Amino acid sequence: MKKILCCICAVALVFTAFVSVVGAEELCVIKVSTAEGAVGKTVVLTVSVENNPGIAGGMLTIDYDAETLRFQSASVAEEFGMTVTTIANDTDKGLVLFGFVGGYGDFCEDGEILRLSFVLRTVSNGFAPVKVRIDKNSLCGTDYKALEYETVDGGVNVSLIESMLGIKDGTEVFVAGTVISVPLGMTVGEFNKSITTENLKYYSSLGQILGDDSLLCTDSYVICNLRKLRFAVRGDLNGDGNISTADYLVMKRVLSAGAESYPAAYVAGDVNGDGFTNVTDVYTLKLMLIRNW
Ligand SMILES: [Ca+2]
Ligand SMILES: [Ca+2]
Repeated sequence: MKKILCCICAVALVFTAFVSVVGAEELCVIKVSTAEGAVGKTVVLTVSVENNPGIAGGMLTIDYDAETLRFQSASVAEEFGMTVTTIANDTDKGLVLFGFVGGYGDFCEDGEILRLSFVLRTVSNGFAPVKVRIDKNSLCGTDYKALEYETVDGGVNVSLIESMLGIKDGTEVFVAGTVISVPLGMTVGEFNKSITTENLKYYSSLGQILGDDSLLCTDSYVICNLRKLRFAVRGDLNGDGNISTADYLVMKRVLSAGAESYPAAYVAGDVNGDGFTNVTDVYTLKLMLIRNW
């Protein structure tokens, strides 16, 4: 009897799950992306559609804080086969208006529809929101009836450290958390030329003050706004100024211990520069060492 009851319950559960999957029509989503940015730098956000049931036309309003962000430009995604009727910006109110109707047919694809380019003006409170608003009945489905949708807002996460340092465009200097990634062989003087902040003090991993000609090594550091920011040199995990088998051995240790234990060495271990430190970097470093031998 107990077995039969169990079987009935299991069948009922499977049936309910099936009905809920089949019956669930996912709502159309209009979404603004979120990106990282630093003061004075250009940041690009996208507006995209998910669960697109087929759109025949629409009018979107993108709200942004004009004191935090300066609007630069808006461009329509290449794949977006609609006729754009409105693309305008009101700098006083911080709005971008975007209107479109079916040009070569209805728009049924998921993906990017609009790219917005802003320049970050101030650090503010660490996040500059960019919101998408659709007035009632302003999104039309392929049956020419108002479409149901939900919106997801985005914005710009302000990189405080990058903003504090004022890293110039076109340099090979990147910030990852509280670690500054620099290329092998960069001196303190060269680093100073790649940032706008002046009069910073630089230290070796042992706390000795570094002069302009000193090489930046993994675990050397700079004090900026009372914060200790460590340097990481790609491939030189042990901070001895060159890339050798010693770094290969350190990389294995760093990978098993994790980023928290060795923050600078972990960033230095991202040899292929894809933003992650993992087994691919171990092979890449091994290959680099073999080629040099
Ligand atoms: Ca080394
Ligand atoms: Ca990597």
